[in-house]
Order: sequence, then structure tokens, then C-alpha cells
Amino acid sequence: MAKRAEKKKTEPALGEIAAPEWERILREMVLVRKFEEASEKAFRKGKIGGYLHVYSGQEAVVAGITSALRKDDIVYAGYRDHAHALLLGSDPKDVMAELYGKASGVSKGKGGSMHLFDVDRGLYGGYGIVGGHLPLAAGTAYSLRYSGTDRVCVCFFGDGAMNIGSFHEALNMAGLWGKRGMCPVIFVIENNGYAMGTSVDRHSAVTDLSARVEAYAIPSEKVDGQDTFAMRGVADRVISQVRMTGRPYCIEAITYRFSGHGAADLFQPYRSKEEVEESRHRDPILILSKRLREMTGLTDEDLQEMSDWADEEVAEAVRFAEEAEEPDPKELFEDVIALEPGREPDGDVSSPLHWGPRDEGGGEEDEEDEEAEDAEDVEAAASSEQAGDEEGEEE
Ligand SMILES: Cc1ncc(C[n+]2csc(CCOP(=O)(O)OP(=O)(O)O)c2C)c(N)n1
Repeated sequence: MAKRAEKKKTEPALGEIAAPEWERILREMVLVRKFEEASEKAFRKGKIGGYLHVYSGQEAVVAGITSALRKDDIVYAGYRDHAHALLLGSDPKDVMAELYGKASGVSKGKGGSMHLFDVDRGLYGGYGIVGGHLPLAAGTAYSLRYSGTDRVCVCFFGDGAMNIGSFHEALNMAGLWGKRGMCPVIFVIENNGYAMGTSVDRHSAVTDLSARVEAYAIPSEKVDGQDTFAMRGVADRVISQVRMTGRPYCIEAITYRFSGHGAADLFQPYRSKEEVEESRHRDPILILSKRLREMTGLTDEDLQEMSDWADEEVAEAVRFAEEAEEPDPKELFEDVIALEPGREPDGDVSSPLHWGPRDEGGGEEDEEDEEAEDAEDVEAAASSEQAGDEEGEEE
């Protein structure tokens, strides 16, 4: 009996989420898959520079979570971030243009595949430094609560990111702030079994990853990351709980990436062909399609129409990216903290965004002033000490 109640919690029935919404989620997952296939092709043709990590196989994880978020919630992602942008509603044309390094890309062509950024859609970035975004997510969650809102922050990261120092620092602070209801962050471990070519049991002393999170007073649970129903179920429950309590939570989604780690990982000696083949039976798109066929009467024609629509959207995105303008080289110095060599800071120089080369003369003066102030303080302290001694003598 208890078991059945638990199951219902993680698998919302169709009545709770309307059939058209499930079909919309499936349609978007198909779009992500086709987008990834096209981006790999473009990378191999040399159209995309830098690096490229695709998400095929993991679509249910982000689809389940993002479909349960509010528009004003915030999401952080690692470098495998195309699906996050697309499922939050970024225009596929702007995402593809970013991969191509074009000016109309979501990060003005400066970020590329690993650094998508679309604040209007709630995406506060993809991050190429493994685990680098976890402290940002914890701090963002704190600020959301501190400013009196009930918004939440979701932070996606891979199993490999759990072995980096910033993971432990971020989780410790989140656990601590969470005790006072001040850290509405949901950590989502996208456990695809590998950090590049190193399997979880070769990179982690404790392979029960969600259990490791509990050491920081953050409750957690595991979920089948290939099953969109299960992902959406846990997302609905956890997001509303975190929104209400301001306490962090961790979801470990057990998933699998069908492609190599990155576009250059062609031979994948760390896993067998059979293993990859086998994982295809747990394709999240097939699982959801089958479910919807049974529950909403989705037909082959409907699936074909979704596939054709996604093909057209992606073809248009590629066309757009190919034809888009390269960024102006001057743009290199915009939106960054460092200034061009020799350029004077303008505007409010007290803002970190205007930090520039320090004026040496002014700097010395400042130092002299500080030294004089220090000397005055020492003098004042010495004379009051002396006065105290004299008082003592009088006594
Ligand atoms: C701080 C840091 N160390 C090392 C790397 C090199 N690196 C790139 S990807 C990766 C593996 C990360 O694996 P995981 O977090 O599981 O993400 P997945 O690729 O599975 O999504 C590493 C170590 C990096 N980018 N940043």
C-alpha cells in the first residue's frame, strides 16, 4: 500500500498533467535529439569551433525538470547544455548560431557550445569548468530567498563534478543556509555513468552519489532518468517543497549518454559496443512515445508529424547559423571585466565591472594616506594605554 502511494508520487497520472502537455514535452525532446544530431554533423564539417558535447540519451532529465519550473525560476548547467537552453525556450536558431560563434548567438558568439546564456529564459549559463557553477547556484538561491521571493534555482551537473572542491564548498553552504530556510536550490546530478572515460566506480570512493550529498544535511533521492514521467513526478513534488521551505534538495537522475563524451571522443575504449547498444532500449524518447501511445492514443502519424516539424526547425536553425554575421572583433572587450590594454575605465570606477589598470600615482597616495591613518591609530592607542597605566598607578 505504502509502495503504491510512493509510486504515484513520482509518476503523475495523465489527469494531473494534460495530454497535450505531455505531447508538447515529447515534441521538444525530439527537437533536442535532432538538434544534437545536426550539431555533431556541423562540428565534423568544421563549421563549429572549440568543443561540442551532445546530450542525446539524457533528454528526459532536463525535460522532466524544466517543464515543472516557473518562468521566473533560475537554471545553471554544466557544459553539456544545449538541451537546457532549448527546453527552457531559447530559440533553436540563436542556440545554433552560438555554436557557430555568430554574433546573433545567445551569448553573442563569445561562449560557444559550453557557455550558453539566456537570462530572459532563466538560463544563467552553461559552465565549462567542471563544478564551477555549483557555488554560483547556491549563492543565487540564497539571494532569491534573501530578496523575499519564492523562486527556486536548479543546478544540473554530471557525476564527475562531484569530485571537485567547489562541489563540497557549495553543498556545505547550501546545507547550512538551508537550515534557516535560506537556500531554495535543487541540485540535479545527471549521472550518466562516466566522467569523460572514467566510470563512476573508478572515480568515486562512494558510488551511491545521492548518499554523499546527505553528508551536508541535504536530502536526496534517485530517479530513473530515462523515464520522463518519473522525472516530471519527482520534479513537481521537489520543486514545490523547495519553493515552500527554502531548503535544498538533490535529485540523482540515473541516465546514459548515447554519444561519446565530446565530438572528439570517437572510439570510446572505456565502454563496450554492447553496452551502448543495450542502452538504446532505454531511449527516453521511445519510452515516452510508447507511454503516450497507450495513454493518449498518440499515433504513428502524430509521431511522424513531430519528427518532420523538428527536422524543419533544425534545418532552419542551421541555415540561420550559417548565414549569420561573425561578431565584430571589438566585441571581444565588451561584457568582460578586463579592459583593453591602455584603455581608461569609464563610468563608476568603484564597480568591479570597471576595474582597470590602477593609476600608480593615485595608488601611492592612497597607500601613504593609509600609512598615515595607521600611524595615527597606533599613536592614539599608545596614549590611551599610557593614560590607563597612569590611572592604574594612581589607584
Ligand atoms: C575543473 C575542471 N577539471 C577538469 C576538466 C576537464 N573535464 C572536462 S569534462 C570532464 C568530465 C566531467 O564529467 P561529468 O561531470 O560526469 O559530466 P558529463 O560529461 O558526464 O556530462 C573533465 C574532467 C574541466 N573542464 N574542468
